[in-house]
Formats: sequence, C-alpha cells, structure tokens
Amino acid sequence: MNTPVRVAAFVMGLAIAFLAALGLGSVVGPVGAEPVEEAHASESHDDEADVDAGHDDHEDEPAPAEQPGGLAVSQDGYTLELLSQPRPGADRPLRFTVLGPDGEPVTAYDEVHERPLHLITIRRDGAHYRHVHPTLAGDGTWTARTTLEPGTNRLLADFTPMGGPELVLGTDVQVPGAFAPLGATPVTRTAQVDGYRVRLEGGLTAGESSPVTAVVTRGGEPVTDLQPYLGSYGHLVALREGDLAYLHVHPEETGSGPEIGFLAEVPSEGRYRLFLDFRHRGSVHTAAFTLTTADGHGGGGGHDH
Ligand SMILES: [Cu+2]
Repeated sequence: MNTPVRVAAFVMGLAIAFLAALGLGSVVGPVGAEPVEEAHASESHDDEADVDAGHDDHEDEPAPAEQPGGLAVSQDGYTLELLSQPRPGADRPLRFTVLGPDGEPVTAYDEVHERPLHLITIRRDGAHYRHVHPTLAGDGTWTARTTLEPGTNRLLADFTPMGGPELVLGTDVQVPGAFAPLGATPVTRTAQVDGYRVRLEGGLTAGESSPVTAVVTRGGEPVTDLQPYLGSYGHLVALREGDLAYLHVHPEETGSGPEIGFLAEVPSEGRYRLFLDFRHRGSVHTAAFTLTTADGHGGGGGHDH
C-alpha cells in the first residue's frame, strides 16, 4: 500500500471506530469529515496526523463512552480475587473477595437491586448462565454456592462498595473436565423454560437505549401474577458475545405481567446473549435469548413506536 492509501484506510477505520463508539446518527456529518481533512493536509507525516486526529476527536467528544463492565479484574482501585479453586459439580462453595484501594478486603457494600453483590457465572462460550447472591463474612470473604461446568468460566461480580463506584469486575475460572463447546447461537427471541414460554419484543441498537419487552405465557395463557424479584418484576442481564462484556439493562415500570419492560444499552454492533430472571409462584426461572443489533426492532413482534 502506498502512503496516501494507507492513510485513507487508517482514517476510514478511525472514523468507523469513532462513529461506532458514538453511535449517534446526528453527529455523523461533522465527526466523519474532520479527521479526513486533517490526514490529507499532512499526508507525508501520517504518524503525526494519526496522533492529531486522535487528540481532536477526544476533545470534541461530549463525554467519552464508558467501557462496558465486566471486562476487567481490577478497576478504580478495586480488585476481584478468587480465594478457592473451583471444582466441577453441583452446589459447590466458591470463595472470593474484593480488595479495595488500600489493598484490604472490602467489608461494606451498598445494596443495589436489593443485594450487596450479584454474581453471574457463565461458561466462556455463553452456556450455563447462573445468577446467585453470595453471603458476606465479616472479614470481607464472599461465599457463593453455585454449579460450575467444566471449561473456562467467567465470574462477573456486580457491586458498589459503600460510598464507592458502581463496579462490575470479572475473572476467568478454569474448571477441569471435558466439555462440548456451544458454538454460534442463532438469534433466539423465544425461550421455553420450566413450562413457561417467554418472547422478547423489541431490538438492540448500538449506542442507544432500546426498549426490550419480555412477554411471559404458560400453557398459552398470559401470566399476569408475576412476583417481584430484586425490586422489579424481572431482572435482565445482557452479555456481549465474544468478550462477555456486561451491559446495563434498566427495568421499566411495568405491572405483574405478562409484559416486563426494560431499557437496554449496548455499546457496539454485534451479538448479545440476554438472560431474564423472573419469579412466579415462589420460584425464579431463567430464560435465555440471543439478539443482534442487525436484527433491528420488532422482529415481527408488536413494538409500535
Ligand atoms: Cu443478583
């Protein structure tokens, strides 16, 4: 590649990455134009142009998009530390702690969604999602009783140290034993779980808050007496396929069924696994879905915006 072509290719990549990060249609014009102009002006020093374009982009940005949670084991001075080597099998204890900025285990947490800490475990291929609430000992040791499958598992801890930042820290856990990888999951809007059928209406849009509604039926009848779980009528977690980034999903005010509304924010184009916990007749059930941003809104469902 000659230099101008290389520069153009780089700038194109930069512009695409930047637009993807912003994900805002309204700023496509000005943002797209700027770095291209600059790079052309200094073709012979493409390294400098790259640096300049990067700086300008940063300064012009209203606010840098936050990295999704769950990608780091350590952030803002807090570190997730495993205290036991998990073994495969049902209902095994799993011990961990969160070290604070002073290097000592954190012993006080703010409750979010009615719990001081939410622990997600999932195999790296997206199989075997579990959402549990560990118990905290006085010395800052958390103990979860959970089931881990053979393979590389991801542990995601969602918590807020008392008076500190909201965090989702993640770590990998290798569990010995053979396993069959899940492979690519097709787009799945309807899940069957424990005799319930749950359909997900709506879609995901990169960089935007998108309404997503779960509709719960049982035996063909709408379920209208869902019970509150963790402060709302359902708890939805979205994980990005590829890195299991943990995305923010906020419950919307909805009644006790059959519809449960959420606002999902996904930072980038791609495929996402979504897991809905809902409670009915005293039991919590988990429905799993796969959506892509390309899938758009509605997908044949009735989202009338
Ligand atoms: Cu939880």
